[in-house]
Order: sequence, then structure tokens, then C-alpha cells
Amino acid sequence: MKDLVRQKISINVDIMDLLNQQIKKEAHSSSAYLAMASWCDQNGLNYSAEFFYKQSEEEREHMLKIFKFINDNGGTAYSPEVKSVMHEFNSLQEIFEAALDQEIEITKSIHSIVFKARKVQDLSSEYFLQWFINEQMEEEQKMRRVLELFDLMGTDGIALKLIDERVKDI
Ligand code: OFO
Repeated sequence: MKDLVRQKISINVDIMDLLNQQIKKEAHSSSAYLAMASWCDQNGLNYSAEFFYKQSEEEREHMLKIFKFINDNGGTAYSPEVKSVMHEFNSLQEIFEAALDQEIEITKSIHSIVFKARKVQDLSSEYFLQWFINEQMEEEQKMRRVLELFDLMGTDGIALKLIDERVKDI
């Protein structure tokens, strides 16, 4: 029965498996950002906390977007298990560096699914993933903009407060 259903799906089965892996990565990103928001909250960095709460929500939306895409096309989306989320950080700068690394990894992952979709001529998936390519560019840019502030202003107490305030406009 399961195989019969899978034969009827309108996207490539291997791409569907990759998209299910991507669901896990988006869920992990959402949890990772939630942990970052919590650290910022506890350290009185309120604007950064807001920023990461919002990022966490957005990652969950990305996860659901892929989830729906698989199910809407006759495939089976799997609810992800999230493991090994980091909760300990030394500084706000370290958090934004980790966030940028995470975004770069997600970008690579999305690009690699697009290349595979193109190779197997799964045009629906390739077209669907275009939105994620743009989104990743924007998210990487946001993290880089904050990291540039650390380069410009430093990391001492006052600079940290000023950077935190700037984060609300990023
Ligand atoms: Fe899911 O948007 Fe970045 O990671």
C-alpha cells in the first residue's frame, strides 16, 4: 500500500526523502534559535532575544512549508525529532557567528537539493525551492550585518547595548 501511494506522488521520491531531511534541519534551526533567544533574554539583551524568537518562528514556518509541499504532492512528510540543541554560549557575538554558520549550512543544503531536483528533472520541487534560495540570501545577510557591527563597535558593555538596540532594525 505504502509503495502504491509513493508511486502516485508527483515529485521525485529521492527528492521527497531529501525534503524530509530538510524538514529536520529547519526544525533544528528553529530550536537552535529558540535556545539563542533564551540566552539573550537571560542576559538582558532584549532586542536580540526578540530577533531570535522571531527567527525561531520563521524556521518553523519554513519547516511547515516543506511539510505541506510534500503532503500536497501525494508524498509523506515526517514530523521531525530534534536533537543536540546548544544552550551554552559565551557572548552575543558567538551567538551571531553560530547563527551565520547555521544559515550557511542550510543554504548549502537547499542548493544541493535544487541541483539534484534539476538532475532528475523534478521541476515542481526545483520551482518550489526557489523561494528558499532567496530567503537564505536574506537570512545570511541579516547575520552578517550584525557581525559587522561587532567589527565596527567592539564588544564592551556599552557597545553591546548599542548593538543590541541596532538588532531591532535588522
Ligand atoms: Fe529556514 O531559513 Fe534560514 O535557515
